[in-house]
Amino acid sequence: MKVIVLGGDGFCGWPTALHLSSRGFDVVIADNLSRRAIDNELEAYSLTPIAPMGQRLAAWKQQTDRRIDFHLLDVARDYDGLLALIEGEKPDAIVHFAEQRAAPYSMKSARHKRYTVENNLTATHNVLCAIVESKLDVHLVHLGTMGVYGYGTAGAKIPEGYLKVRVPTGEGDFVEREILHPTDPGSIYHMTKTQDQLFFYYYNKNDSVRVTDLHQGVVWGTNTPETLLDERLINRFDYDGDYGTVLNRFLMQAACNFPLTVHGTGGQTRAFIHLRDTVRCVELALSNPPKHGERVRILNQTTETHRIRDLAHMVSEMTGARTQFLQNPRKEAPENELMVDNQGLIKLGLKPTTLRDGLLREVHDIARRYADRCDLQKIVCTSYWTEQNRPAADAAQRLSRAQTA
Ligand code: NAD
Ligand code: USQ
Repeated sequence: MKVIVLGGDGFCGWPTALHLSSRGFDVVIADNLSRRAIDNELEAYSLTPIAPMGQRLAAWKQQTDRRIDFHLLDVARDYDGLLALIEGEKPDAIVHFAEQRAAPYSMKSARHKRYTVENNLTATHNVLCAIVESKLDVHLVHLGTMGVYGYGTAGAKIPEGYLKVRVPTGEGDFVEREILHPTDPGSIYHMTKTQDQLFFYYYNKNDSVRVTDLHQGVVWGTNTPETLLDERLINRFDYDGDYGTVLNRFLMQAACNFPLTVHGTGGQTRAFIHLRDTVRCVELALSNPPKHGERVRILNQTTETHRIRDLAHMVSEMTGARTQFLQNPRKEAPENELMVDNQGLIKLGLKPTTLRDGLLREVHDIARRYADRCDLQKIVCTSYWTEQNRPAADAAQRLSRAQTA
């Protein structure tokens, strides 16, 4: 099967491209390297030293004798280039990771909000539009987020994308409907993912495009068997206040003797998945495409849920790190419950990797190995959701300066 991986230079895209290639897929990567440019903008770099794309691909060829082609392409801005790529490669499937994915970065300023909306929505629309214009039968697999459902305390298990509802007819009885689960985005980034869903719905209804939308939880971990083959294949490890995700951040903070940065009470409950399962889930989605005429398939790509303060406690127990409870720079519910139906991918064959000591330690050890590359000033989150949250970000920054002085 030939697959184009859009966003194949990123944290999830790179190990997925390698995994698919190792499993016999014919892989082509397209990426505009915007994530590397954002590293330069933020002056915060991956904790692990990531090699340039040319070196990455040469190392893969050397190690496995498998070839991955790379196209430097902006999916949002170069529609003609994207169409030419699809028409030239004639892929069976496209995996779409190519969006700005950090919630704090999307809230930094008006410019960052506008960039995230323009980049993500145009990228997704361009992909769908180009698939239709190419007249090829391409299965689109998109990386969405659990955050589209929101984190209010719903008191019910979150289904896989669709919700059965009973609508009053106005004549005393009800009709049954199945609708897209209502959305409740918690950031501009998450909002773009909720809008992506409508593009998928429309192009599936109007043009019968086959789409799988993977609603992924927070990813943790950094290695897959393929990225471990060669130092030049190393995956990125984001730890900064914008791009670092919570569990990897705690493990890295413990490695750098920085007190764990719990936002608010840490009562937020989130869904998690290890990177090794991310790459397997994408393979399972590709190998089990929706049938022609089937509605958009939505799968919750997550293996477990955890409360943030429990994660901090777990990391603290393992490493002896201290925890600090910071005022929250985000506007989010301080406490929430979360129950998720994740049976779709399990039925397709996923064997969940759960949070166990060995894997936590592996991430911690990698962070220790590269701890001298960490800029302690970049750890706390300085992006805030509203003016009311600004003092929280300022206070965290003052505390961080004092701690790192
Ligand atoms: P990432 O930022 O590391 O990777 C995204 C890649 O897409 C980057 O290499 C970037 O250069 C590229 N890109 C962005 N805009 C592009 C454009 N217009 N044209 C071409 N390339 C472009 O992010 P990631 O962590 O790998 O996430 C990938 C996808 O998975 C995102 O869509 C994200 O929403 C989703 N996701 C990630 C997580 C997570 O915890 N990392 C969790 C759930 C969902
Ligand atoms: N948090 C802390 N301390 C930190 C960092 C985060 O307490 O140092 C808290 C946040 O306030 C939030 C939770 O941890 O309540 C999760 O934050 P995160 O930064 O790990 O994850 P999030 O912003 O939700 O975004 C990440 C990815 C995004 C993906 C999303 C999946 O960056 O691409 O879509 O996880 S989900 O959370 O299910 O929406």
